[in-house]
Amino acid sequence: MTGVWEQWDHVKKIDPAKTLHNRDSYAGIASTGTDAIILGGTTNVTESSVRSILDALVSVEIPVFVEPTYHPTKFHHDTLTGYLIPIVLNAGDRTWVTGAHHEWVRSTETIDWELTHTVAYIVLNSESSVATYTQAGCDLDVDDVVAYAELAEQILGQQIVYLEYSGTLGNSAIVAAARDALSSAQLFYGGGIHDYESACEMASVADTIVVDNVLHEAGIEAVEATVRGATDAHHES
Ligand code: 1GP
Repeated sequence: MTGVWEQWDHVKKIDPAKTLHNRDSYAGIASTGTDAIILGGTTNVTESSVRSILDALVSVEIPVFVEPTYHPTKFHHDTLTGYLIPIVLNAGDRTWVTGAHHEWVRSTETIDWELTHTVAYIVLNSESSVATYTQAGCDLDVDDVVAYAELAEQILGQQIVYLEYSGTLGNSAIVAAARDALSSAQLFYGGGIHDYESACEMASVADTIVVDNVLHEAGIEAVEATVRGATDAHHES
């Protein structure tokens, strides 16, 4: 299954700590045309909230990954395609570089490495809860970001590099420069995508765009618009 994300234009991240909009259902998210679902959030995510969303997604046909930011115990679930383990390259707290990972490997008897992949995050919005939580150093210029992207791929062997602007639309020139620095790793972009135009703008400079808040704030139709934006941007390029 290595590299399944290479086919992804658009990903819906679901934060189990947030509620859905109006009458939206979790299963309805899969019919927006998004290519994959990632369950993950920064704080207040519990294994039981993840499990109940996996139950609700049991009939969906797109891949469903869990990004375990809660104490990552290992569990099986029919809906689960695999794990995406975050590594925050610019974290000030080394828990998010190797600390939590060390504890997980140490405390878990057998890890299914076939299903376990890593994501190299570069956190860029200093106002976001992920920046606070990981004590990320977000004061980075384009050369800093490019260097992080390159070291992620060439030194750490990462296959996914994720520019995380969570909550705000990022700088598309920085995103483009990071993607240009990668040779085969996939560049994910997330943050502030809320409509067709913002999706188009970021999808034209990233390999994969990730949307989260738009679902909780505006609902499934708004997510559909972001899928169209991603699709159109990739068809045009
Ligand atoms: C969060 O990058 C994602 O991890 C998406 O951010 O909530 O701003 O869409 P938004």
